[in-house]
Amino acid sequence: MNKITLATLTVALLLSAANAAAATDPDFDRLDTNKDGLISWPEYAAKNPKSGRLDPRRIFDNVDTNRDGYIDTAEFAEMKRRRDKRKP
Ligand SMILES: [Ca+2]
Ligand SMILES: [Ca+2]
Repeated sequence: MNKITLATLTVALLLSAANAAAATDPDFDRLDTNKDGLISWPEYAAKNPKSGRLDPRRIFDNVDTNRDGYIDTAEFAEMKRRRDKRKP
């Protein structure tokens, strides 16, 4: 019985992981030009040229909360969540 429960749990976990991967944010996909699942600074800069007083490098560093030099899907989702919260 325990074995069956564990197997069911494993399948459920695998399914949710697959769903998460399938549901990649289209905005993230657009920025991740080499499709490695991470947005690097050159990828970000290519789609976000410096304009006005907004420095894309500062925005990028702000989103890259773990400072590994890449924006992952979790950091991207968090950035969108914060941005949406600021909307009236
Ligand atoms: Ca990439
Ligand atoms: Ca990061």
